[in-house]
Formats: sequence, structure tokens, C-alpha cells
Amino acid sequence: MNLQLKSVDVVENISKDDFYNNYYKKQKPVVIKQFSKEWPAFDKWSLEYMKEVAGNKTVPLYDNRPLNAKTKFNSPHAHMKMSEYIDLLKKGPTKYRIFLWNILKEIPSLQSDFSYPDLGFRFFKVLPTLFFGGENSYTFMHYDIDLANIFHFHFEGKKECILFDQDQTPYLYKLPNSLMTHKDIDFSNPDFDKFPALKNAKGFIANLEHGDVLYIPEGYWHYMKYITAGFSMSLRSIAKKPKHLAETFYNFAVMIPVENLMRKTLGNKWLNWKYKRSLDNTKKYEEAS
Ligand SMILES: O=C(O)CCC(=O)C(=O)O
Ligand SMILES: [Fe+2]
Repeated sequence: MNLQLKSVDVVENISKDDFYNNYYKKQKPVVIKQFSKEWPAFDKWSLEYMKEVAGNKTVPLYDNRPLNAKTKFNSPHAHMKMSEYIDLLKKGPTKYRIFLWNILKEIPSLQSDFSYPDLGFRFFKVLPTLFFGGENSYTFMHYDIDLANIFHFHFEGKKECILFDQDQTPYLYKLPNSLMTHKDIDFSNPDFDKFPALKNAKGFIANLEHGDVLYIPEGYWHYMKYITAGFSMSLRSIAKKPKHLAETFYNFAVMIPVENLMRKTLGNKWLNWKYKRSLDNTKKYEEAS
């Protein structure tokens, strides 16, 4: 038994109108092969190049440890010099990832290597971010705090992405007051005895290689597995659906402050309550549909 995953459409070339009407408007994911081939980045960007331009930067690293009551929302697990980190990536599998690294703030010169595609809507230009991962590392299933439309460009190596629309949330064992699923689910090889509702979830799968872009519609859940060491850049365009804009506001104004406060005051009791609630809330979706 596997997850019910359809392959994301893959196109070689796409016009602005076709992208807008067939994917953006319908909020349907798509992979555009070698979309970045006109950019200087297509030839330049590699792990080695990142080591050259950012080797001396200290970078925040994340591994796969579950939430911890002692840390705040999204705080890093370790720090390293970028040059050491890239050496580590090249040496073999490592769990350490870089997550949401802001290009404008950290290495503004990289901006001249890419441009914002003209696809009929506005990009949120202050927030181009980079993500790095070692062979077999993965970014846990989540959706983004601003429920943005994401353009995820991949460089060097191969990556596998699993996506779910928000309408599949009931089957995903979402943790209350968070944007994540239960910590014990391995989306590459889920345990359906422990998490039977996952059998009913209908999602998408995409494979990315150097130069490809994956369009992730707004608010979509995403799980990313680095098949080999590599990195990606996400460009975002804010959510359009009023419901998603309202949730963005809620996430910043209520969700994060509540989370930080509860971890501080109740500690692990709060986290354990969240895990239990995610199982209880999902019970009614466990029957085969
Ligand atoms: O590629 C990754 O490691 C995570 C990407 C991601 O979560 C995003 O672009 O929002
Ligand atoms: Fe994300």
C-alpha cells in the first residue's frame, strides 16, 4: 500500500497564458522543466559556487528532531560555516538542512543570477529564500505560514516533492496550533496501521532536477526529500483567497504567540497534548472512503 499520489503535470515550455489559466487559476501544481535555463544561475549555481560566494557565512541548520518545548517556533538546531556545511553535503548523507535562508539579506549578489518570471502576477520580492539538504534528508510535511503560491527552483541533484491540497488536511494528522503533521509519520514510507487515515489522502508527487521549477499552489502541504545533495530557491507570491489571507494574519497574530507562550508555560505537556489531539481529531477519517 502506498499513498494515493498522482504525478504532477510536467511541461517543457509554457506560455504565460497557459500557465495562468491552466495552473495558477485552477490552483493546480505543475513542473516546468529547465525553466531557469535563460538565467545565469542555470550555468553558475552549484554547491561549489555557493561555497565560493557564501563560504564565510555562518548558516543556521536544521535536522529532523521533533518539536522541543525549550525552543521557539522554527529555531535552528546548529550553526556552521557555509564552507564546512557544503563539504559535509559533499561527503555523504547528512540530516542537516538549511531552511528559509534569505538571499537579499545574506548574499545579495546572487540576485543578478535570476529574475522574477512574468507569469501574470506579482512576486513578493523581499523574500527569495534558499534551502539546502544532504542526500536522503527531508523537510517535514508542512504548509507555509503565509499560505503563499511558491515557485520552487531546484539546483544540483535530485529532489522528490509530495504535495497535498488544503482540502486533504483532515486525513493528514495535522497538529493543532501548527502547520505540521504528526511527528511519527514518514511520508516516504508511511505506517498505515498507525496512521490509517493517510490511505484516504489524495496528493501529488513531483521529481525535480537541476533547473526545474515546481509551482506549489497557495497553502498546499509540501514534503521535500533530497534524493541527492542539492539546493533550491523559493520565490513567492502572496495568497489570493480571502480565507488564506485571513489564516496568514491569524498565524502571525495568534498561532505563533500562542505556540511560544504554551511551550514556555506548559512545555512538553503542551506538545504531548498536540500529538494526542492530532490522533483523536483524525479518528473519524480513518474508515476507508
Ligand atoms: O525544499 C525544502 O527543503 C523546503 C522548501 C519549502 O518548504 C518551501 O519552499 O516553502
Ligand atoms: Fe515550505
